[in-house]
Amino acid sequence: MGSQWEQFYLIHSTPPDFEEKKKEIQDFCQHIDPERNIVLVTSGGTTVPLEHNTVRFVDNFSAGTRGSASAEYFLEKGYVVIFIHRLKSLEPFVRHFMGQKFLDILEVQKKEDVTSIMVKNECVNSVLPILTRYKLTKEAGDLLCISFTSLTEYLWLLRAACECLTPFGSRAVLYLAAAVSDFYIPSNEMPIHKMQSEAGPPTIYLKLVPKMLEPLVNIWVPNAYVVSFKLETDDELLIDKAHAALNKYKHKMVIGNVLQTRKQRVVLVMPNTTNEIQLSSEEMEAGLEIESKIVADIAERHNLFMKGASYNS
Ligand code: 9Z3
Repeated sequence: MGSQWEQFYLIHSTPPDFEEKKKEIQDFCQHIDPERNIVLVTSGGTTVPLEHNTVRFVDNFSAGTRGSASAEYFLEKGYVVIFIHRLKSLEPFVRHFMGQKFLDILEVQKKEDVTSIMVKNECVNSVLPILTRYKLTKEAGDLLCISFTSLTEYLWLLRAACECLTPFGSRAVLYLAAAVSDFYIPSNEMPIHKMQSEAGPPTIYLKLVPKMLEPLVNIWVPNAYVVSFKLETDDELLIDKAHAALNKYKHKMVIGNVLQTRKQRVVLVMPNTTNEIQLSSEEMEAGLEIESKIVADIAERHNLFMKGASYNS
């Protein structure tokens, strides 16, 4: 029979471009010095299709801010970053220039017969540091971005990326910020074609998605520093649910956050301690991002964890 997570991978065959993406991750990891620290950041929400030829789907909320901002701060801390994100959600560096903002920083200059496009003078100071960090990261080959859309794509990529992280042992951090659906329609129970309204209002049965944290922590990357996120909309539930997840999966940290306040406050729940991280209104106004504090805390704890791991081995 196999466990529920194994069943999932049996029923849901690999998505169309999975092999190419897996190879990209493998090639990327093969070129990384095994002495470097590496983090897998997942980001953005998964979709759950309601039809095989998908017209409608259920989506999980996430803009990708947490993941993309955190990826930048991990790079600053010297980590190599694999960024697995929802297609068209925010990505590191480019997130600062989304939509019209990008066009607003440019101006057209005409000199004699030559037309050129320049960054406006008043924008240079804000663009330059981001562009410089982006170019350095690219030159060093420290960042790989891979996209997903559906829950199935996400779960196949998650397992493939974990397999590539195994050789890094305790040097690997998993930072699972993607908003992953708890419910789905198994592929073998989904209609092939678009549901028809003539048949009346549909009754949709969603099943529970197997919890992949279990094989991830115990089998895929047993030596890594695993951090998961718990999202609630009711503050009262947050800490208990974060503790429950930590007790169940026995990983290193659950970061609890409430949807409405996720940019100002998070609670880092660990087996023997908790740490609340908050931004003051002055810090918010100054443009400080809570992810800089979260990543600084994790990098420090990961460092201690690695020292412990090498001392014990
Ligand atoms: C989070 O809780 C993330 O912090 C957010 C970030 C999705 C709230 P944004 O992308 O938002 O900055 O707009 N991610 C995990 C959400 C999740 O799916 N957690 C599951 C749960 O809470 C299981 S791991 O049960």
